[in-house]
Amino acid sequence: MKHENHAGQRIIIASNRLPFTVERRNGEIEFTASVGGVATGLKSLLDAMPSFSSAAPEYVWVGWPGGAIDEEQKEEVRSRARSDFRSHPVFFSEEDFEAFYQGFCNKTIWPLFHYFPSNASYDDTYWLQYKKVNKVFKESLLELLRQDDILWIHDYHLMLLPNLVRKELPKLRVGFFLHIPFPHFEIFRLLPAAWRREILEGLLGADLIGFHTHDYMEYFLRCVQRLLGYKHKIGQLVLGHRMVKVAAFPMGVDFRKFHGAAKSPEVRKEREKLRRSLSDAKIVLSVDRQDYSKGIIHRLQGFETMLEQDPRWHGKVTLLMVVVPSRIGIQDYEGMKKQIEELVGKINGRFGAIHWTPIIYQYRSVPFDSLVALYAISDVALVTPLRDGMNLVAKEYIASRTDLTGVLILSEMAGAAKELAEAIIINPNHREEIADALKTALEIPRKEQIRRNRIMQNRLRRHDVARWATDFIKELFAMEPAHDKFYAKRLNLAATMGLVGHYDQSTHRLLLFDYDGTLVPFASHPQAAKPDRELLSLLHGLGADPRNELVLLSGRDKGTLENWFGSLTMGLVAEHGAWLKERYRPWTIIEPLNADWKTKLLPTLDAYADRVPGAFVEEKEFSIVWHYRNADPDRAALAARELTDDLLAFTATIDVQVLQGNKAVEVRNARVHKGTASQRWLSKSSFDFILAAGDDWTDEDTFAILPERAYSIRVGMTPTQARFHLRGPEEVLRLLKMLSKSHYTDGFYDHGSESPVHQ
Ligand code: ADQ
Repeated sequence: MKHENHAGQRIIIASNRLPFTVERRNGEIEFTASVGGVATGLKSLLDAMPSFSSAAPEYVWVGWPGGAIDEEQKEEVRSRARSDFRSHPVFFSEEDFEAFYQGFCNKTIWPLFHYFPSNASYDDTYWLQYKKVNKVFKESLLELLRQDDILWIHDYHLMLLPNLVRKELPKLRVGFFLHIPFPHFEIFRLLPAAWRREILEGLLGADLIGFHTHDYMEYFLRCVQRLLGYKHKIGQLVLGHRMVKVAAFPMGVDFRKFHGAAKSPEVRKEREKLRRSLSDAKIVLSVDRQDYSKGIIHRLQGFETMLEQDPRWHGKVTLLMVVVPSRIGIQDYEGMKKQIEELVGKINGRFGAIHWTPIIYQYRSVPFDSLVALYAISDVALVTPLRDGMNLVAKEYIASRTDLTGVLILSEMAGAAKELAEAIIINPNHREEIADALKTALEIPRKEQIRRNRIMQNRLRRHDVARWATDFIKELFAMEPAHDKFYAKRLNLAATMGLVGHYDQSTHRLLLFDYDGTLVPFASHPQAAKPDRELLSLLHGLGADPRNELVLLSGRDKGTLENWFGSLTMGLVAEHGAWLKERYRPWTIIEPLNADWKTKLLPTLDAYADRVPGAFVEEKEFSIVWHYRNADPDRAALAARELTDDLLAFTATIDVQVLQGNKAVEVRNARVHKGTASQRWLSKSSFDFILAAGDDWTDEDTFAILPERAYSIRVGMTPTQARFHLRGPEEVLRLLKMLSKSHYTDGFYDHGSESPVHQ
């Protein structure tokens, strides 16, 4: 890694809430700790910062301090936030914040991303408020950001922020982590078109985007492909002149803190107190923030079913349910609280006895020591969210079991289920499944409990919260060299002179050219891009030079190439490498190829051509192309992504490749590409000058196999493996003229093109 020493490096953390909340009591300002997964996780991360490296980086935490703060109190909050919490508060009016937080965040994104589409509302005023607050965050960040800082943005409240900051500080390293699930495309697409696009673009402003699991990461990448058209390669996206990495970073807990606390005298005292009040009953623990995604109602119903089915447990098991108030004021939440209380009352009334209350319910936040004491005395933790990005409670429970006993029942809908496979994993929607899991859990032998928990503890100890954060930050650091390496340089005057000089001195040259988009501009129909006399005479001149081996590599069919170039002294490659023709020789097929798949796929391509006016299908011997150059650009681009997606799913098990070309989607045999064809010529002889030029990513296969000394040129300003860029076919032609010495001019470059393209 390039930057092992992070001395002097600042990490700026941006999240909706700060680690503290400011409240006004009797005119005085009070600071209290914030509750919730993100706050807990980040606080532990900052505590662990000194172990990051020998020279720990500085940090500043930027976020909303909560509550309404008068103008004259802002300075006091600012200064205490800075000195006591290393924080930089972002102020909003309470109304602004409510419309943002309770509006777009909690009435649109939260329900959708947790698979409750029927709870989601699509209100323009919420969306505008969301945009506004993201902008206010940007302004606040700009007050303190320096180019060499690292900015780490957190969670669904700030999904537009990465791109907003990127526009102002293009070189800043920006990371984003989503703490909640990222939903499947079918859910994400429920957002209005402009919003979903802006959200994806917002996120893609980051260099590194992290999710808790691979599933969320895949869903995100799929949405990016379907809605923006960017395909990824092992989680890497190439966006114009930037690269974005998408990866899974499962968040851990502060294992040592929970484990250590569970043995502390304070917690022991709490445990004894609890034990005395709970008699000998086995304890099943349920701890969550109050939220419909946590499945609290289903959990109560599961417990009720268990009591119904198994009277042996009456009087012998108690469900201890602690619900932390959260987002009070939202109607859904008020309704849910009432529902929980009624259900608890009903179950206690139905099964309770003088000496036994089946459910002990508390609606409050508990201090850390009491929380650990609850974890430590509970025989079973019942963690059954209907959807949860990760779920830290499950991990905290296991970390707090110092004697390794205890059973975790965990929902398969929580991200944590991917890591805690030794738990009893259940579907939380099914009350019978919860009841069965409870019965099993209460009877698992102690030895088995220890065996399972030892494995989980070892894993959680290794993958704690500090590791999560360090992995993320290190990955963000590691991305920098890739950025630099990525961009090819413009073939400027000096480089051109070098190329021409080398050409002049060489005696055995290989010249590889793509046709469409490289030697001629694109035309509305493939047949219209016929070579003119000037181009033919240039190619004729280059091909006729005995020191040159000239080859044209195209995706076109061999009939067209033969018709246009058959009489010239040059090699030809048709259908991206399926057909080859060496000079003076007949056409040959590169290897025996199967094209049976064509008849199966043609109806799909035809159907898309019918749907999109102006689109048409071109059939070649070993490939099929869906062209949409003449169709409505927006509609056709959307259809092209959908078609690509369909084709990719359909062809997953056969040896064909689906390519998004220039206004075309092409399906072809996977083993055949321009790289394999170019190799034919490369291996024929040892050339002392090699030049290859091409404009789309089928040409990247050629660039990839060329020796380092070769001159490779990507036409168009897109990222490439090629060494150089030229802007368009006109510039390629001018270069060819220079090589053929027919028009050696000084006016090749316009003013200012000396500088590299990407700054
Ligand atoms: P949350 O939805 O808040 O977090 P979770 O991961 O379970 O859910 O974190 C809750 C945190 O609050 C835990 O650290 C827990 O100790 C604490 N807590 C719970 N009940 C408490 C109580 N009664 N008193 C005091 N503290 C209590 C979001 C996502 C999750 C994701 C986290 C972290 O929704 O899916 O795991 O962020 O990324």
